[in-house]
Amino acid sequence: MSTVNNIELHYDAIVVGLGKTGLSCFRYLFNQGLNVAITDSRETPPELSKLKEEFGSVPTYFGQINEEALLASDQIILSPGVSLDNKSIKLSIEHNIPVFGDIELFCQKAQAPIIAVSGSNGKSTVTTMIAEMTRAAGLKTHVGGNIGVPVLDLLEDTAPDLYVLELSSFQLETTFSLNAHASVVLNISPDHMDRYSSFHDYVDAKKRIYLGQGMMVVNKDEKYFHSVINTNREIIYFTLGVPEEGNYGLTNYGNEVWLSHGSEKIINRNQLKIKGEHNISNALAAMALAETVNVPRSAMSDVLKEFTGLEHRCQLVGKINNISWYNDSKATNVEACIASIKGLSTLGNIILIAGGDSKEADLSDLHSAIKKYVKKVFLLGVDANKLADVIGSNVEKEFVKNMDDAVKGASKIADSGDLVLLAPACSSLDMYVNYQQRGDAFISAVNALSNNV
Ligand code: UMA
Ligand code: ADP
Repeated sequence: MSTVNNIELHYDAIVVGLGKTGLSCFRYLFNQGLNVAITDSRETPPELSKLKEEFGSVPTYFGQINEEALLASDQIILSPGVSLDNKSIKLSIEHNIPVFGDIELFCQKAQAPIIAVSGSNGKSTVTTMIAEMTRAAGLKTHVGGNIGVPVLDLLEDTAPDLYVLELSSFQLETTFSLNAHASVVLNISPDHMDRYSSFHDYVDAKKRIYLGQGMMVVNKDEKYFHSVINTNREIIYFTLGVPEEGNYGLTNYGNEVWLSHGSEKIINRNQLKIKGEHNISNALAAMALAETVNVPRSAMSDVLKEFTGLEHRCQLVGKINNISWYNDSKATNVEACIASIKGLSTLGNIILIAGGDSKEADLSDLHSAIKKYVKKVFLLGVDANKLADVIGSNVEKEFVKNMDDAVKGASKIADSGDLVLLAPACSSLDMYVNYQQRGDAFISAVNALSNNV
């Protein structure tokens, strides 16, 4: 019990954050008949109008995360965008108020097996590949999590055959009862360093995907997760090297390279439509996870032969005067940008558009990939200068105010056969609502060019 303006308060639950997750949590708890409040540090949180429309007048505390309301609640449901290190949340934990997230609520209720996907990069791609494979095999599959659909919205009276969930480190921090049928951390590289006190803390959050007793799918090429391997559990490895029997990897047959299960060929690398080594790793991980629910290998290869990738991920926007324009707005960290540059470098010289909010990352690893493959960089956003510093003097660069100027500038210097790549290595939030809006700005600017040709 706590008081606000001398009024005694008590809530069965309080939701922190009124974004997509907060709205979905509020709905879920409200529909269970609980007395629920909601608080957000923003004066006008993004889903406010939907909350009002759906629930009318309910207890809300906006403009700051309201400590009194938190302390008056039996449980706190935290949105992924709010850190457990927030001082009011820490205080609530000291008062023994349980704090968890929507994934935890979901895990307590879900009636079908879960395949759980995490990693610094490739999560949405792999989540989608798996769902396409399981659907092709006839399994009713629901997809959600960090990919954009809050998980509680997936719960229905009749459970599907399978849930495939993309889980971020933020979501995993507040999840305790996950016991996925199969889980993976695809890869790990520094990201969200504005939220974690060390890379080690970020890795620890990711490891939580392997909670429980389910099958572990492990990237053999990634050393950070070997310490979590539990030999009492079933493990499937994937690697860009030659796989051992029972695992997934690449095998040479004459001049051909095949994605294979042990020595069994599944699909020739040249039959994949998606570009880049990183996407081969993604395809191998997806097959390993699909195997855990008995998807036939023929269904896996049928899906991979058709899979062209998701919007805003190495997406070919168009070819104008033999110059190709690629939108990888979702490359929001250093490793994703490097993967994208390397993956597309076989197709032509690259002109790069990069910059945004670097989330306090160390950008130095970009230096060698840019030096090797990029002929000029157009820089925008709040951390443009930081990027310019790591690129150094050997590569030509130009600062621009906005996406239109970047695209126009690139079109002036591009030669036939070149490709122009938006792969920012940074989050979009300094200039755009999200990465989709940034990608759309790029696409519009490119379309405007083609209209003028
Ligand atoms: N925020 C405040 N005050 C608050 C609450 C949030 O300023 O009181 C800010 C956060 O700091 C953040 C933003 O609001 O910048 C959004 O946070 P949120 O928790 O309200 O986000 P949701 O709308 O609920 O969306 C979340 C995920 N967002 C984050 O983790 C930041 C979405 O992932 C996810 O699709 C959605 O839940 C459904 O599960 C987006 C994301 O950027 C795509 N994820 C990060 C990433 O992929 O790198 C982890
Ligand atoms: P996430 O959901 O983890 O952000 P996405 O599947 O949306 O990952 O891909 C985002 C971007 O990350 C891609 O466009 C590409 O630049 C990069 N990427 C994808 N898969 C990988 C991988 N396995 N390793 C490194 N980078 C990757």
